[in-house]
Amino acid sequence: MVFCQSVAKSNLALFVIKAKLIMKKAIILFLLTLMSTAHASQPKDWQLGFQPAVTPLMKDVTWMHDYILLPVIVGISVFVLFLMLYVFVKFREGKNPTPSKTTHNVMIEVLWTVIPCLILIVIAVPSFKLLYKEETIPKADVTLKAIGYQWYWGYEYPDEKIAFESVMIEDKDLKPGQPRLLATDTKIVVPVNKVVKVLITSADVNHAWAVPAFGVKRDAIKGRINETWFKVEKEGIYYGQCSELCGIKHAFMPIEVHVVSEDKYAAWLIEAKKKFAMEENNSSRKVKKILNKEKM
Ligand SMILES: [Cu+2]
Repeated sequence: MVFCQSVAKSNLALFVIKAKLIMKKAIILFLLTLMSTAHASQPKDWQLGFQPAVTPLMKDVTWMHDYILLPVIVGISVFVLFLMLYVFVKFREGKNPTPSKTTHNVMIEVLWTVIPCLILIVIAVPSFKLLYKEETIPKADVTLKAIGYQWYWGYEYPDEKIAFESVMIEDKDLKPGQPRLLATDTKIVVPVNKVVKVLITSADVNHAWAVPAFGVKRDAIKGRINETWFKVEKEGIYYGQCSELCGIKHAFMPIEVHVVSEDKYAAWLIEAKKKFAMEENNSSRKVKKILNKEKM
């Protein structure tokens, strides 16, 4: 008997030590996650929350999420959990052998209709403001057209007469520093602190052009041009992906945007106009040519 008790005690002690270790690991992991997301421009392992916002739009989206939606979600969850625990304890069979047959209570019914309405109004006001801001495109400094293809993106700068295609780099061809499934062979280049208007369409099925750090996500639909905009406030490389299930290689049509200074952008434009001129023999559009040939 004494032996059994001592075995049980040592098992318990072992369990407590293991639990403490797991807790420590979880806390360290959580802190590392917070640190690693601090300057990310792409998704990170074990990431929580959004990528850091680099446009006014995404800053508003992040604010809406952090200060409106999250408190509402946490509040409702805690309240419902508390109510359930209260009911479990107070009205359990032992404590409450003859249950009440009440089926209506006007006060409670008014409250559970009015309070959710008020919560929805609180959410709706900043939500509509945000939608309005997203839909109102300021005067554009640069216009970019994104065309979804199965399975890569084509880009045009209509004002500059530039067109190129942007295809994912396969695992075997990745260079150090290039993220898997996100890096592309030809990159979009845009100037920092300038309004970029994006025209989005598709040449085949529905795709969606999305860059999380910009707060931008729009469907690409054949025969229709959708619009959105962004103004990036920080130079860097930002990644996005097609965000509409478009077929077997949906996960392999990433978006890579290089946001550079105005001087660098001007230098890139000079190069790009030679390399990616719209009408000439444009070597970057080989995928489209091959596909077109296959169709013929
Ligand atoms: Cu797609």
